[in-house]
Amino acid sequence: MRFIDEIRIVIGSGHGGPGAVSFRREAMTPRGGPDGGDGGKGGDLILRATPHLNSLVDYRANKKYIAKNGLPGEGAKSSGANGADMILLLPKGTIVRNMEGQVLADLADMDECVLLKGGRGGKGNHFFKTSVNQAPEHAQPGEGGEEMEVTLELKLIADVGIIGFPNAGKSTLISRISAAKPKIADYPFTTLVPNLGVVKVADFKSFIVADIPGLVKGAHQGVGLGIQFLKHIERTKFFIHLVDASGLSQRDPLQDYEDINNELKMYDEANQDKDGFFPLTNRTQFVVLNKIDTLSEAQLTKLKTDFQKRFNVKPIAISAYTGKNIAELMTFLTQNLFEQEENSL
Ligand SMILES: Nc1nc2c(ncn2[C@@H]2O[C@H](COP(=O)(O)OP(=O)(O)OP(=O)(O)O)[C@@H](O)[C@H]2O)c(=O)[nH]1
Ligand SMILES: [Mg+2]
Repeated sequence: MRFIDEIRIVIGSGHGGPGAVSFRREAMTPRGGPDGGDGGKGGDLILRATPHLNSLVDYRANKKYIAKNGLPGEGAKSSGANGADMILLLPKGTIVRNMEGQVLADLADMDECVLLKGGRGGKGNHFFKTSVNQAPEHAQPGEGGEEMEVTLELKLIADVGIIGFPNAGKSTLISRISAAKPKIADYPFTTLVPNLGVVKVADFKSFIVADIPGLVKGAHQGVGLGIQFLKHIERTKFFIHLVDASGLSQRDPLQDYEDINNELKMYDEANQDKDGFFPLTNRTQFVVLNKIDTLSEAQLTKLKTDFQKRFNVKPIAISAYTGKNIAELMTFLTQNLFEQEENSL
């Protein structure tokens, strides 16, 4: 199934039905009073988040989503039926923006909202009867609905995002710590769409990790798969910055680390004016050196020292392949995630 995370559609609420102009007609009352009923209310345009979707692919087929109009009022004071609501089922974390880019709704924070209210039904002539006007000949028209063009933008919801070069072992790591089964292979750009994995930890707690397609130098200019998937880790609490320490890639792990951080910076610069944007560069990063099964003790010690000297960071060293230090990494992540939560209570 294709993964679609941005799409433009037209949405609308229904018009209110018009009120009726009608007079009672019965055999014994030749000049019956006004009995025109009210029009029905137009349907609302409702957004509803569902955990069962993780793509906007269903919205490709149809570009217009309009609620039904209210029906006209009728004689005998009978009101028109209300128009049916239009309910858009959307993945949790979908953001709805108008054409100016303003956020109208964010389904990360709420499960349901009425985005456009349906128009009120018009009053029938029965409503306008007064002591001085016993036979009003007019009724109200229904109130109009609203219609607008919007973009739906999906930002997956995860607690931890894994960033790094293609082939760094991001998918291998997520497959080891969760039930996610992404494709793993010895060539770059194996992962083409984001994967989510639920990591179960003690005490019935769990957290969600996002594995996104690898970044390369120049990604902000569209090199490789570009930086388009970074939006899916915009809302994570922190990043695992996974570095291929093996040297098998013929690249320098320190340079890789710097290049990825530079791409994050470029992403922030390009998006800083967007409504609701959370910059990536000030997110806490845990630097994790992967594939240490291919290094000697001495090589690893030197690499750690180099990271410390050049960037003042203390990397955690693992092998996603053999599982070395994975348990320690999970304990470390869990502590940071849940301590942060407890502190913010
Ligand atoms: N020796 C060794 N190889 C590893 C380790 N982790 C991953 N690999 C290998 O590295 C290659 C790439 O792994 P992936 O998990 O597909 O890498 P990725 O970061 O998801 O790559 P993209 O999806 O292309 O961005 C595979 O051949 C893995 O078997 C490790 O700890 N040690
Ligand atoms: Mg991958």
